[in-house]
Amino acid sequence: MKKIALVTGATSGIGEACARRLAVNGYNMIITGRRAERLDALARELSEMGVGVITLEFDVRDREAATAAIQGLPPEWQEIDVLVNNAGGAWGLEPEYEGDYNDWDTMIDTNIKGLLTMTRLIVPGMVERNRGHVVNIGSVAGDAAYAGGNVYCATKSAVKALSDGLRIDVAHTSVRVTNIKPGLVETNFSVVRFHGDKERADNVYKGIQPLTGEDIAECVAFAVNAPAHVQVAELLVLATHQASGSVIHRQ
Ligand code: NDP
Ligand code: 8X3
Repeated sequence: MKKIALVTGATSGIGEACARRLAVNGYNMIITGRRAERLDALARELSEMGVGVITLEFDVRDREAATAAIQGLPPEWQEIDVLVNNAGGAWGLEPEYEGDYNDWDTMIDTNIKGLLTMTRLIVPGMVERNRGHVVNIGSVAGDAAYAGGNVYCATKSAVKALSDGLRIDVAHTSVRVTNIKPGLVETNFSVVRFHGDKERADNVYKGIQPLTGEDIAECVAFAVNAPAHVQVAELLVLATHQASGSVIHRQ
């Protein structure tokens, strides 16, 4: 039986690229997200490569739905080897004192609580089997705040703390925990952040060659493929002309 990887938020961007990359790597894939038609399209593509695929359509903020989806997996799909906690995003770029309550709740519920729910559902099995790998998609935004980043940056700082905390809590096992911290990656991220304003989103990537979802998927594969005694704890991955969350050289 091939190993099994589960990627949350596999309908777009980094998650979609991770699903393809891990499939090529030889994993059977569980792909999750809210947009069923995009999950189905990716599932067809992966199946044509000879990969076993299960799609799970649920919102990571809905704990009951997440629990039902994971507990309802067929027995031969229960032993998940790799969990990529990727689902998430940024909503808004307003100063903290003018932020939108709904945007705040969406970020906190998705990026922190959704990640925690998936970890809580899947890691006990890894601990019991004494094998597994959790890859959390954090961000350079978690290292330091930038203008308007406030709550998003806080959620990605939380991803760092939760990754470090989990690594401590599983140190007595062979389970590994990796926090990947990308900088600018051109995906649907900025379209979501600006509530569908494509022109404003495009401006984020003007004058700089950003990373791609595939670049980040390659980093995930590097961590996952490292020898069993090697734990890639963190990877900060930036575009060449980006130096930090707020220092970006544009041509
Ligand atoms: P995209 O908007 O392209 O993809 C986001 C993915 O998350 C989608 O598949 C979406 O699926 C899923 N998602 C969002 N909310 C939920 C939810 N409530 N329940 C289930 N799935 C959800 O953005 P990226 O690929 O760029 O973002 C992926 C991760 O990478 C995020 O955690 C983001 O913070 C992080 N990141 C992104 C960077 C960037 O510059 N792009 C840099 C650093 C980190 P669906 O809508 O179908 O539910
Ligand atoms: C996404 C990268 O710099 O836009 O986490 O916050 S950034």
